[in-house]
Amino acid sequence: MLRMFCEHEIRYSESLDGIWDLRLPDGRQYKTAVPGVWETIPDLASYQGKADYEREVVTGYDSDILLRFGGVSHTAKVFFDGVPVGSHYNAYTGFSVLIKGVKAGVHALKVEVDDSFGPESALHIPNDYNTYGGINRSVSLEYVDGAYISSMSFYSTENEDGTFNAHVKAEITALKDIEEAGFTAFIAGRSVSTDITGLKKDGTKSVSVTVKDLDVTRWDVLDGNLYDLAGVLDMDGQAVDDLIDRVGFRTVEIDGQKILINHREIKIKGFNRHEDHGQLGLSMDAGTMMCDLQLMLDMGANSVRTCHYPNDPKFLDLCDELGILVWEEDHARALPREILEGDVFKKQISDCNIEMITQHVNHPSIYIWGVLNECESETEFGYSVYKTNLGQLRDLDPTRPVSFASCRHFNDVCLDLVDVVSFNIYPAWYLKEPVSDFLTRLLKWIDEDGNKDKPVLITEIGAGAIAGYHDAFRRAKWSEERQADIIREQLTAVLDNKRISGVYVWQFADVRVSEEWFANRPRTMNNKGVVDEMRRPKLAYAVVKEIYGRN
Ligand code: ADA
Repeated sequence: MLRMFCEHEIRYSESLDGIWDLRLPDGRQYKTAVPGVWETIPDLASYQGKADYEREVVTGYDSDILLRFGGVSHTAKVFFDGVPVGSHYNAYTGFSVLIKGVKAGVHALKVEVDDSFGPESALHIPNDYNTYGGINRSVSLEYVDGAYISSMSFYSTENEDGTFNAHVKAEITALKDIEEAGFTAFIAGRSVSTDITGLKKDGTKSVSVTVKDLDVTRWDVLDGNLYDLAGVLDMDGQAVDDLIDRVGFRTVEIDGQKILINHREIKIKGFNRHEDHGQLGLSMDAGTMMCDLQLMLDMGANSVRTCHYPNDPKFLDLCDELGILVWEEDHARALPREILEGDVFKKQISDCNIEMITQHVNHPSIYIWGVLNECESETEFGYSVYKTNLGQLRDLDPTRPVSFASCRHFNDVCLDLVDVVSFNIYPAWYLKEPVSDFLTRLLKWIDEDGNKDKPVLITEIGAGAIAGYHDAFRRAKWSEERQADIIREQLTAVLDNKRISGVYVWQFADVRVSEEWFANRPRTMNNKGVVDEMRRPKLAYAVVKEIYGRN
């Protein structure tokens, strides 16, 4: 399943998850799981390149069909009965392929997957995280007939009496000319309908409805109250298609130096979390994701940052249910100027922004959107790039604040573009300077740079430790003891500082990195997790739990 709940009661949908055939260009063949990554096959633990995923698909009746992919890493070319029917770039956002006039019977589905680096890949590049290969998220087959709801977005507004209005916008895709149709939104025991006229074959039409004065229970931090939102499309008086999502009613505001959820100031106590696991790689099941969240909750966290790309909707569904705040960001980590200047980047990052927001806008847990982690925000050229991308996010979703995590301490020129000022800092690890001294300097610079009326988040701070390496004298870097002591100094200084609205520890778990990063990444891993890649706690785990617990 693509989500943690059933998205359709009317539209027929079946999962294509399971065992597929995997064929490599050199002739090697394997049986492999979808969703999954090929690195879990021992022969392919270090394989990077192309591979074909293949399986049979049986359709029970003549129909137009939708193939929906949660994520393919990192480039997919889809073939149905040998005919190219769609393609997509980026492992971290989903896509759909519409195939018309499919006859009942047995069909061949092939996905040519390619995770190689090169000029056609601007976002997946050698980096301090690993690009895996495979169909990393779920796949579903759906039957559509005449017209269908291709997307549905929701936001809420609060009335003075504490009730809420649900604003629903649906995009209808028509597969034939349709004179009259209707759309109804059902939520919290209420419904509102609207007529649709003039649907043209192969065209799309947006319709909007508002369900007013809903007396609902707010979604809140660590108290995730959710409501099913069902959109139903009818033609000739008969329901022909539907789309179900889960939403929450809450407010997010920036009030001077404060971040408010439901009008209350919040202090972010978070973790940076890559989608990576020592055994499963990029493709974690819901149970494994839940284990991660339970560990974060045990340490007293209330937020997670999806460094550095949009996350699996199932993970976001779990955050919605648990009331865990999410900073979600587009797919970029320290991209060099030669990439930022290229047309491939401009298309791929724009597509990522559109897909991230179109696909994730309904998650109440997402309280802020981020872009372009640690890119060139200290130059005039960089300013134009950040302005374009932050502007695109604001256009796509005017209801949430926007930011980016900067490492251009003392010379960033883009902070006027954001609602929240965010910095990644590593005093006591990369820098010898005591944490509180560095913080004092940085906050002074931020305020003197004209941002004293904005919240400040420390989006990364941490230190490394090789799991199991101990130093009784607590001196050696890479020992668990030294990591614990550095994180203690870091978190104490940050959370004691009233100017700072919160912090994200870098990072939750150790993660695999690209081979090209081996030189300063022991084990070809980023070892700054407070748990290792198999989620075994290091000494720092107890320190985070103690400090988050008292804030
Ligand atoms: C940067 C970057 C992270 C990671 C971190 C580190 O802040 O944003 O992805 O590379 O440094 O471990 O050094």
